[in-house]
Amino acid sequence: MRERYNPKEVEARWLDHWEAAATFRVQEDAARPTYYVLEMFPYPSGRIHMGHVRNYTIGDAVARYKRMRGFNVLHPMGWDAFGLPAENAAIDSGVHPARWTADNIAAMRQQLRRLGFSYDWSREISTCDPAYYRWEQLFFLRMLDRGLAYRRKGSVNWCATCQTVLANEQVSDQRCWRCEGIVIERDLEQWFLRITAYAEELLQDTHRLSGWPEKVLVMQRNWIGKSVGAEIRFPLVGRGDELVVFTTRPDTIFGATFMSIAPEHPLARELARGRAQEALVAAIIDGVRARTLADRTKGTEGVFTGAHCRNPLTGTEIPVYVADFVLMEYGTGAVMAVPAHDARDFAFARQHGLPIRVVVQPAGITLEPGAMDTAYEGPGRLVDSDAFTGLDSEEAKVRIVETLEVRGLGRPRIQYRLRDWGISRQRYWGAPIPVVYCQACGLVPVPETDLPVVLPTEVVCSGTGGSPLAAATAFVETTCPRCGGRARRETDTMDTFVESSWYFARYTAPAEDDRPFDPTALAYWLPVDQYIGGIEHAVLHLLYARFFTKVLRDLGWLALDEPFERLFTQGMVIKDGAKMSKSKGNVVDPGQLVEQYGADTARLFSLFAAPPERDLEWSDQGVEGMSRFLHRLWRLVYEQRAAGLAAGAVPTAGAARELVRRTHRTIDRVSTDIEKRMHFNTAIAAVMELVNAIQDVTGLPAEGSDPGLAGAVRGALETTVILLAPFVPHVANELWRGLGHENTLDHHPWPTADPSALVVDRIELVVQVNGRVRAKIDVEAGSSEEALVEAVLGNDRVQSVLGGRPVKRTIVVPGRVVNLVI
Ligand code: ANZ
Ligand code: ZN
Repeated sequence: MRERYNPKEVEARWLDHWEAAATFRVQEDAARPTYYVLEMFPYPSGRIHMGHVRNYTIGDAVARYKRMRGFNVLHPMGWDAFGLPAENAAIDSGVHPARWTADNIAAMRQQLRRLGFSYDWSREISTCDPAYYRWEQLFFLRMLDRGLAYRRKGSVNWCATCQTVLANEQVSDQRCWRCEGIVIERDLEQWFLRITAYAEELLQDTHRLSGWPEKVLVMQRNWIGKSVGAEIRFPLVGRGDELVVFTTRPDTIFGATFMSIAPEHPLARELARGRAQEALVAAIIDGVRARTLADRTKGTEGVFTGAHCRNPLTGTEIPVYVADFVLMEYGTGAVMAVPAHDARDFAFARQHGLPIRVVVQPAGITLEPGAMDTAYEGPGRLVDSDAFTGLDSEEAKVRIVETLEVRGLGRPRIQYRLRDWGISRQRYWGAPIPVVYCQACGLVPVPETDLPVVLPTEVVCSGTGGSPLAAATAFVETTCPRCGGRARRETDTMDTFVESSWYFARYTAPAEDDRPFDPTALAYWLPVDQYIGGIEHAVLHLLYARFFTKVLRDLGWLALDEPFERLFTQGMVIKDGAKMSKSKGNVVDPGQLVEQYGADTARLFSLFAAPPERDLEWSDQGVEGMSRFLHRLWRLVYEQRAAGLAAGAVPTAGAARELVRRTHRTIDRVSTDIEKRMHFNTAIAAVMELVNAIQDVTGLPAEGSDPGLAGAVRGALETTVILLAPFVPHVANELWRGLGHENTLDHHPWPTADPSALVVDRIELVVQVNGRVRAKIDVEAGSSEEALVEAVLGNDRVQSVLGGRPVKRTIVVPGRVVNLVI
């Protein structure tokens, strides 16, 4: 062991050791309990950032801890390797996306290795590998077969900058999640996955996910957006057909004074045809296409179609409007407007001079349409509602729908906000969708035996719109698997969220090449016990992965309902008050950090500087502090070694006994902090306090002569090193060797606290004032002098004796007496 801590040297030695010994490679072993810890795999952008370091250090601490707890730990890593940036890089610098991706993976793998993360690298997967995505193509075909994948023309989110379609989840505030460009609506033939078929199960199962943060579950529930209501038919006057609306307030039907339909509604144009209103209606229909959704849903713009329909319960004729805030995508694209009880309808009615009819009266006040300045949306008693008058609005909902249903004019309906998942991307760098279009047979799935449909490498990424695949004739031109005639391959590729929806399952047997999974391995490892990643995936990735799990279950591959038992979302890494990002220029490069201080310091800082769920504020001093601590610990071990390591005689009294107690208390504290809350910061703080306590007693004259004390010091040091192993594995292992052990800490049993040592001894402390005994107080045995004085001064009796007079001097006889001189 060297006198000075040299992180580079130490870390290089342990990295070599782990690689040579394949320490983290795992296999199924029925005799051992399993623990699957997974961090969200990275997009291979080229370099890891501090966010990765934090995420992966948290995961690694859990993995290493669980290993020491005796679990057979699966801790894999791979690459979410398809996606737009590779293509953009190709456009900017002419490097082929495959080359760019491979180079980035090589660089990032190197960086992750350097940080000492305990991955089973033999399980590494890359989603752009045909050996991976061929299974996704198989899943797609089976989904197609079951109607879970389908093609339709749809209004899609189109990012003009990226020249591609985006999923709803990839749009926020009408902007592209990647380039932040404005997103517009466009009609295209698209592939969809029928996630809506699982809406109810996805919603219900959120109530079973007790290991997930509540805020994530709430976000998922809101995204699924279940509304319970009814579908009601309003016959159109002078025509044989009708308008069907979706409403959550059938109780207000007697207050419907007009209808609002979406500009995209199939009847919108038709209802106005040949009428004076035709041109106006056409204008609003055409106008809406050029506008963003956010913009549309703000206003109350609309025009009368000239047509009327009948209220199915009253027979009253009510006018039909085309209104831009009604969305074709939701419900039926038609609304019965009740201005008295819906704020938007209220604003619309006021603007267009339409009648307002109150049909629900709240308790205590009487609503008058003329006096209202906004709608009353709450519950109450029905008024002016024929036979339903006097009913409570909740009950009226049920009764009115029953009545309508009997007459064939309506029925209960549940509506979800969740839309089917549009997975088509007009992009090159993605998994090809395995279908062809034949002139004679139409759409033909690629036979399963012909998989994979390999993404061709000979393409030009010019960036000038459209998909580069469409120009790759050797790929596009093919023969029909059904009739042998000429056919054209699908050139859309899949959304990369498809790959990340099932990768966790593939890690269980990543080399399987004649089937996607090995059922034995799946049964052994799944579900993921602890999943760790950023909150930005609360809806996107996590909902898709849950959906895929259910689909793969129903297709017979998986035998579980939910993929992730526990989810942990770590906070961001911020600097100078803002998230670290290139655009803000506040990025700290992990590579440089590791170069200067070593991986252990980088890891320790990531864990110590904040509770993992909170944002972590970058601090140079914080990093310095971590480095100093490791140097100090090193010196302590070195000195003990030089002094000859004492054997562990069991101390029975005094400072030695106290140190043993502290050691056990630290074990207890660290174990619960990790186990219960993943609070590595407080766990590390506890170890630091133990190190201080060791330093307090080392070098005391008693240490050399008292074998009990020397033994306690050694025990405390060994415990320190063991407890630090999940966080700073290189230096911990090195110090362990320094302390004379032959084994490594990687699978060393985690210590257990001796319960008897956790019981705190108490003593009666005599308090004197000017030499006279004034009080006896109960204190913790072995308390420091400061703690004793503090306890004395905090005592009410003592305070009343002092009567506000200042204490000139304190004399402490530890464990016995405190004398205050006033
Ligand atoms: C009549 C009514 C009366 C309504 C009332 C509300 C209050 P959630 O809860 O979000 O599901 N609606 C239905 N389809 C729509 C569409 N495509 N675009 C815009 N609005 C639509 O909202 C359901 C309510 O939103 C429905 O209930 C309908 O207005 C409106 F006092 O029907 B309601
Ligand atoms: Zn054919």
